[in-house]
Amino acid sequence: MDRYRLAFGHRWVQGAGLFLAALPLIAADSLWIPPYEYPYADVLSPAVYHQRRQQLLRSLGPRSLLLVVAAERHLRNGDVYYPYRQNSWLWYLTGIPEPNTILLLSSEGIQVQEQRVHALAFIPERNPRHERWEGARMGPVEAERLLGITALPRSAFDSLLLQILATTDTLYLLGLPTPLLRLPVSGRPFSIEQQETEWLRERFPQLVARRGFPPLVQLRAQKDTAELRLLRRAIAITGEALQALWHTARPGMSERDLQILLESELRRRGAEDVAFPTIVAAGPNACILHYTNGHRRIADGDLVLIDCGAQYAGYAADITRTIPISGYFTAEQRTLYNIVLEAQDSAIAACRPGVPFALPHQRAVAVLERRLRQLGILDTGSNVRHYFPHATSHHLGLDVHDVGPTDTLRPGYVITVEPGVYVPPGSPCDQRWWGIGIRIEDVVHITDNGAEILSAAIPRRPEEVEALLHVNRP
Ligand SMILES: [Mn+2]
Repeated sequence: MDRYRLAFGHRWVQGAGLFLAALPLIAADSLWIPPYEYPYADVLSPAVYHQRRQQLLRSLGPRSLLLVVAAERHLRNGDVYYPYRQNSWLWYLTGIPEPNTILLLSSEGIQVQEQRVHALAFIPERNPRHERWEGARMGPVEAERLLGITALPRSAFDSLLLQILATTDTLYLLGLPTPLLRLPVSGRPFSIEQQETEWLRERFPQLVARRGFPPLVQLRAQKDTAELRLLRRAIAITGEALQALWHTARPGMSERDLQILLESELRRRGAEDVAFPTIVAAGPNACILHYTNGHRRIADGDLVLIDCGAQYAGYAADITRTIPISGYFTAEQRTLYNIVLEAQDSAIAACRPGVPFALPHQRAVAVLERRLRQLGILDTGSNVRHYFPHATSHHLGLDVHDVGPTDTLRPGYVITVEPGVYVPPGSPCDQRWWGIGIRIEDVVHITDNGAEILSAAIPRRPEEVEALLHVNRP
């Protein structure tokens, strides 16, 4: 954050002298609009977005309207915002990265000048004064040019919507902010959705408003060619970064050191961000499933669990590897590592179209249950969920836990397969297993007749992992 801005941006009273001194400068520059560049290195062709919208329009009944609201900007503190990320619904259907945007998909079409359009975006117009502070933004003109969607200024939305709703029977709402807030003083619940539907009911009694649109969930679950390309890239970047990390990771480094190294490798390779907060958990911390504290100094003999993913053109990778920092697994670590690997192999072998979504998980649990029992870690009184408390698979796409049906696996689905074994200290088993936490996570694409491991290039067999850890060691 620059002090210049603080001086006469928001706190301009304090900086009034500087503000007045700068007036001629502002006046002279007020005509300059910085050139717009799309913020992501990979721009999909307008035809891809067009096809997705067309496919969705086919599922929209007569006199129906789908309204998608952009993600909110979130205040971090003071006048500083968190980095903005578009919500995945709007991103999927338009590629527009701007807040305060609204998309309408209409079964009947909307009259815009001489043409009738079925997809219409509303985007705030460009503003040279704001763009001096915040950088160039996409306006309606840029959206039409780069993304091929008919776009109007956001200011045209309110009156146009009232006209359209008068002839609409069903309205599907997507992307509304936080569904339920609890007001901090009174403790009363406050629902944005409820406020909106009440407003609609008063004005448009004929209208049925629904939250969500299931055909879009199905569509997002079945990845198209463009998405598969971006997912492959996100996964390749993540794999390269992980291997670079293995070449440098040493005992004595902190978990945070490893996280920073990994994330810089991700970004150097083209990731615009991490897809979720990176997990680097050493020793017993690996038994905490979403550990992000980062303070532990990694001791000789620790296993380090790294669960990470690049975000590339909006798409998430999600890969977990568990490595022995000293370069070799101990006997106990290797034993548990191999049963997690066996569980993963068995789960991956179950991935094919037409089987229940839960089948890979059931296969993983069966292996872990059998092996943990053989090792005496699991006895008759304990449950495998104590050592494996999470699910094996989730959809992966624009969201790291992507939307998608969880009844049956279908061609085009991209899911994770991530069994684990975690033995928190104090568990009801021999102490030699205590503090070991292992997860191995790969990404599987369900094809027409089987499955393809999208992350197959990232080594996971114990001897491959050990070999990579020794690349730069004497
Ligand atoms: Mn995952």
